[in-house]
Amino acid sequence: MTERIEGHGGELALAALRAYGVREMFTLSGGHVFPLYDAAHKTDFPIYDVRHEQSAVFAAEAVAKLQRRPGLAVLTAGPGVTNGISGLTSAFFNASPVLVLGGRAPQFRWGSGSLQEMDHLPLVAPVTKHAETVFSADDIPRAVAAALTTALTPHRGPVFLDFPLEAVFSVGDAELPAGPQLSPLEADPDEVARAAALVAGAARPVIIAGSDVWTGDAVDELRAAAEALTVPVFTNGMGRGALPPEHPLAFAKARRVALSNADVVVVIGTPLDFRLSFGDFGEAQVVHIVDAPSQRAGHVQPAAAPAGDLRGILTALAEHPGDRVDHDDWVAQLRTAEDAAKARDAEEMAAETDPIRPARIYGELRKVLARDAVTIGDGGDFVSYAGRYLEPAQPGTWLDPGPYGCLGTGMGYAMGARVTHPDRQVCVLMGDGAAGFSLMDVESLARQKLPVVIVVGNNGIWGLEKHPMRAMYGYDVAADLQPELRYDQVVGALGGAGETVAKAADLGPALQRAFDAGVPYLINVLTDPADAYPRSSNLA
Ligand SMILES: Cc1ncc(C[n+]2csc(CCOP(=O)(O)OP(=O)(O)O)c2C)c(N)n1
Ligand SMILES: [Mg+2]
Repeated sequence: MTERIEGHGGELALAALRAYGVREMFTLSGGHVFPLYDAAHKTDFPIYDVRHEQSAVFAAEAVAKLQRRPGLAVLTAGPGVTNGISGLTSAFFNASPVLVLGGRAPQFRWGSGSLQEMDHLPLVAPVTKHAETVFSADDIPRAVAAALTTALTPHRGPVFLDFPLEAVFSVGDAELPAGPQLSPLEADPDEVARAAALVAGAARPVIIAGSDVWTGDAVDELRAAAEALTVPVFTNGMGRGALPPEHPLAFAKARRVALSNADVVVVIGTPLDFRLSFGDFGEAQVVHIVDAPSQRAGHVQPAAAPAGDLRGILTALAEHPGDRVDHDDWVAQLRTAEDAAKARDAEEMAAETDPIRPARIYGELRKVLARDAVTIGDGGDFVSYAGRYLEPAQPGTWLDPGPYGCLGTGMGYAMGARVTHPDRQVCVLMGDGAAGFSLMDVESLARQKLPVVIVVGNNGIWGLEKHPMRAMYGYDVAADLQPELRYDQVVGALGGAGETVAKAADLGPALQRAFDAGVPYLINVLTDPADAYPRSSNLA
């Protein structure tokens, strides 16, 4: 039995969105999208609003990443949509199922010069899986359902629809969409068998698992495959925490030793991009396991590249019937390297320096973070350190901007994380430069009672640019910020609270106050501008 729905365009859209599991919208007001607000308001569908559209899209992306369901941003016509484009592009690079619904000038007088009359599609098409204008209210549920099916189908990604004014304001009727019905794509069994034989027969195999393992709900299968074949596992992106740090096959620090000695590198659910030296691991053979054929790399020729449902592929790996080489010595060798690197890190994380070095901030943070805390990185060097010193204990708790590397995700990701996990610690690690992109959205967080902790590594510079520029030219320009600026006072003025910390011994108590505050709280840590992240050791 199909159900029919009636109402204005906003109501029809919302009915379809609910059927697909969308549970809130992130937005910044504009008259072109009022019917969507009207529909939400009348049915208690949560609306979170922001001070810049980029934050709405980043918040929607955080929901999509953390909850593995569609996230929704509603943006008004013209500048609302264009301000959201960096967010859409980040979602595209991250394969996040984000839907952006845009307002649009009226179609019936298109070309006459209506306010904000522009065609968004050519702008968003290259950074979405699907972009479409829906010209009638009756057609909105179908279009929403089709767009969300596309967004959720691996390889996932953002989609865009816009509704001309008269379409979204007029009344129509349609069939209620049934909701997502996705059938997993089965990988070619011969390719899977080839991959399994390569891993099982390798002397020194390594797994690198990325975001799609989490998004594709294949974390258990990853662990089973790694355990069955005794393969050490490194992770990146949303894959971090897929194996808990105490797992005997979980590695983070021994990456250089592992990759320079491996004979087979198995990269799962992440592209062979700059983070993974473009898939060039010297003599090692590469097995690239991806969730869709479109994700096979064009620039390298892997020894095997199964494409399809990651759960199925990893289960087949775990159940590989052939011979298995013993990898115990290899694992032990890496464990020695890992332990040595951890001991060095521990020293740095405890160092009593003046000014404070970023490592110490992470040392203190590790003492107060719960295992399920969500940590968010938005910045340059300060966030590279976060990647190095923080060890997510669970998957789905670490949000970095991904390979697009867009500064400004901070407050939007924080909003999405707080909405997703009302009772967990949410902590943003932010460069002082990065803070400039989104700190105004502390107002949105404070007003809507969404407390988060923000730790700013305040070195007074665009560190990740200043140090390399000096190294390259012997001087730098456009790389300085105001030293010791009081970002905590900004947050105080916006309805939150905070403090400045200049001494390492004050970090611990400040963090306690921050997590107890119940409002957005910024700890402005004055860090050493001379400290530069050692890039050459940053392999991923
Ligand atoms: C939107 C955007 N603009 C510019 C850059 C280039 N960029 C990358 S890191 C960085 C410096 C970040 O400085 P800060 O946030 O203060 O962190 P720090 O490196 O000082 O720790 C810049 C400007 C970028 N990645 N994204
Ligand atoms: Mg800085």
